[in-house]
Amino acid sequence: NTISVVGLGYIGLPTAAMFASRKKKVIGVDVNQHAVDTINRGEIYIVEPELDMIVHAAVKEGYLKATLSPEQADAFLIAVPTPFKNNDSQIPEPDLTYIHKASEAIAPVLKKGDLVILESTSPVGATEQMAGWLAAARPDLSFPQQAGENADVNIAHCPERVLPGHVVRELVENDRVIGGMTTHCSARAVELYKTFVQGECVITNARTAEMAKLTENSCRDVQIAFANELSLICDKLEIDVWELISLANRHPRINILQPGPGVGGHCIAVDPWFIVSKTPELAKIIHTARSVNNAKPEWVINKVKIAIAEFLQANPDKTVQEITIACYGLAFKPDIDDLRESPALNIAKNLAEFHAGAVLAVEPNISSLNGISSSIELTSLNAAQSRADIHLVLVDHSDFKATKFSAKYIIDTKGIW
Ligand code: SAJ
Repeated sequence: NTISVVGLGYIGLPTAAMFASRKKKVIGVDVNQHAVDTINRGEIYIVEPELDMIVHAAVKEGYLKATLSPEQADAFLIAVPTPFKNNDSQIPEPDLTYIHKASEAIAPVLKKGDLVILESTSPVGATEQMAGWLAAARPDLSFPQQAGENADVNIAHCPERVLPGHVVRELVENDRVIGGMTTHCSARAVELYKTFVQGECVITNARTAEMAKLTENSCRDVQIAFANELSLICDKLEIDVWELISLANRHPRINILQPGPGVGGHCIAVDPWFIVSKTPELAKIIHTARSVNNAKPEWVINKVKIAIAEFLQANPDKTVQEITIACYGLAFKPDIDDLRESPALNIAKNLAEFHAGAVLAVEPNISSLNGISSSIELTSLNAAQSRADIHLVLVDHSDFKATKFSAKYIIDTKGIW
């Protein structure tokens, strides 16, 4: 039987490739012509270890093809983005437009016996909403919300939980939360994922599955906020936060995460808002954690401003224009090339805007800043270390950790130097 994966991004493409690698016929659907063309050539347009080989083999052997418009299949997996709306309110609201569009796109080709799985991280109730959109578009078919176990089309929410950079391994090894709208929906989803998932497929209902995914990322956000808050407190009290955390973590039941320049990527900095916007009066810690992590980049920028002032005071013969700042790392976390929603990149861009002197950046995982920033100069680690007056560590890339460096003005948000 045929599986259709709608949305060929960071989750959809690896998932499609895994099914295809198990010799399932997979039709990938994406609205982006460039993505479709690239995949059909057996190439990938995202960076994820091992994925290029798997996609190449799947396309060459004829198990995977990409198209712009959906075709008939037996199972549909929806893996489209769920961003939040940029409105003026204090609490961002989830934007389900992409799920709505994907539902409308697959509705015409749905048939009796099909399974539709929502993989996108979604606010509680989104799976029921998707089922409603499908039912409205196809009044000739019955859906779980009316027909229960006898529905023509089965629906489930099975959130992805893979870590960027380890997607291929985690897709296979991680346990899966399977939230069917009925028992039969869950059983069919388990059967499908068992094609390649070696982890356990744990069954629950759709709403709990939605909340489980949001809970995982909110939990991490809260823990990182705790570490970030400690870093501010320690700075004030003149305590080394890295030493402090490593000491506290020697306690058998304590495991504090690491502070940094803020929280990036588009999962952990987004998903907690899906809980807060649903229950604003109850989600207090989750809301505060978001605010603490969101405020960290500004605190870092302020540290640079203080360093500039101190530098000028110590070097009265120099002007601001003559001060060179080096940013070490632009990615949203170590050892990846992903600059999306990166606090490091935003900090570097902000510095380049207000600072009158040169702003250098070292980012070993990318080769050009074309289209990203024309005022930041990409350079090598050695060049930055010898040219800059103020050194700002933003990402703990392995290359940086492997070197020792000391200078008078180092602002180290990752505690490596
Ligand atoms: N970070 C810290 N300190 C830490 C750990 C992380 O500041 O101690 C920062 C990172 O630098 C980064 C951000 O947090 O900016 C997020 O990085 P991450 O490695 O915690 O997570 P992501 O966004 O790459 O992937 C997360 C994962 N969720 C959890 O670990 C609970 C992944 O399993 C999810 O599949 C993914 O979100 C997702 O798609 O939702």
